[in-house]
Amino acid sequence: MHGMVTQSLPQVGVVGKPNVGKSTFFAAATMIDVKIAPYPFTTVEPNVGIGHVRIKCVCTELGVRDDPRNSICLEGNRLVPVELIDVAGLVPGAWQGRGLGNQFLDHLRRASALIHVVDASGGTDEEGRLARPGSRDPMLDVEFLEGEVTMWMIQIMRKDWDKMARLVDYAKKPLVGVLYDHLSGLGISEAVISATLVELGLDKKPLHSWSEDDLRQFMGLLRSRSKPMVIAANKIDVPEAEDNVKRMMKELGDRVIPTSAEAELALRKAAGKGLVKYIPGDPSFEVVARDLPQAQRAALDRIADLMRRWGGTGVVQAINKTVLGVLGMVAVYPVADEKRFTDTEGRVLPDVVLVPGDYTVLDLAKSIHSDVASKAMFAIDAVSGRRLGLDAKVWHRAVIRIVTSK
Ligand SMILES: Nc1nc2c(ncn2[C@@H]2O[C@H](COP(=O)(O)OP(=O)(O)OP(=O)(O)O)[C@@H](O)[C@H]2O)c(=O)[nH]1
Ligand SMILES: [Mg+2]
Repeated sequence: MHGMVTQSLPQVGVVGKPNVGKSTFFAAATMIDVKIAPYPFTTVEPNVGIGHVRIKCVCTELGVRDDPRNSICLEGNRLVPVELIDVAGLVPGAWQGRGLGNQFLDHLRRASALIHVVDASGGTDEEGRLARPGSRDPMLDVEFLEGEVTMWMIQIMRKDWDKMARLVDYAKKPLVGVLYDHLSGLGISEAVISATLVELGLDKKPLHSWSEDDLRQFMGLLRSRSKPMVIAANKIDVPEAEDNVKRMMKELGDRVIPTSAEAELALRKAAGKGLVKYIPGDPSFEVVARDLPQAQRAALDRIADLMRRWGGTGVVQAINKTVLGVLGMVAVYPVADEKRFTDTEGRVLPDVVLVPGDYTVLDLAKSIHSDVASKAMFAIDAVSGRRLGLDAKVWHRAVIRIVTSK
């Protein structure tokens, strides 16, 4: 089969008002050294890097020692790459040009989901300036941000609105197709556009008679479907966060993940220096260094305490929730030899790819290489040895050989 898997990675945008910890979250997840500071608009140009979803690797069950290439295996945990994009903070009215405006949201056009970092300690005002912890209701930030992102999308829709209306209403072009072309940069499928139009009864309504409300409803729904959001309720290390987080989880459900980006960043740095043993996403860590300075020991004790209370720092959990939960993606191991689980070069379980949960074997083949797809005949489930048709669904942690004609 193919050599290197050259799949494009799922893209996740990190958004929120200024000064909530977006860049800290990004730095912790990617270990890229970016500017972090306690004031708004620290980030101006977007930061792009690789973070990871964490899954239980199949290597343990298969009893093999793996040799990862596109991912990392740590004691039976596979860290699978995703692309993270950390952007500037959004302030109320950004869509009208306030703050840094919302031009930078254009960097999120291709993102398939967003992680909304919220200051759950309520220690920053609506523009991200430091305030007394507990003074700002983070629920307001959730509402505001979803509104701003919707307004950004509405603006994209408004551009050339008259031209679109003429195409649909007079040139009789199909509405779905015209909208799809216009919104093509936002990664929204025709099926989603069509379903949303029908659901709101807008599929038959001439574009020139759409009201402001029609547009807002349509884009609001389209936004929640094309850019679904997980909420990272950040700064849980601050005592004032606790009640807020509980309230958010109650009102917004399981898409709220409590996080301390700062604790995760500190732990990853400490692990990098060999001071602690910590695998990203673990519920706890172990201090391995002896004779730590008192201040450092105390800082680690505080992190340990926090993790006991919340079950971890939440950073990896937020990425997992976004990619595996909300987007419903599954991780698949493509191999060339189904007996030894290797690629053509003999590497054991070299790659793991993230694909949509409804992918078939043929979709998987296409996502790996068009060459593979055109020659694909059937596949083999390497774990059971079972033969799979091209239209069989793939599943989470499947190890699959795609058999191609010569
Ligand atoms: N207590 C606490 N502080 C945090 C946490 N995460 C980030 N911070 C602090 O919050 C401040 C802002 O962090 P940044 O990561 O720069 O925030 P940002 O959202 O990227 O800010 P802008 O780029 O200005 O929009 C810094 O002082 C961080 O150290 C956290 O989990 N807990
Ligand atoms: Mg930043």
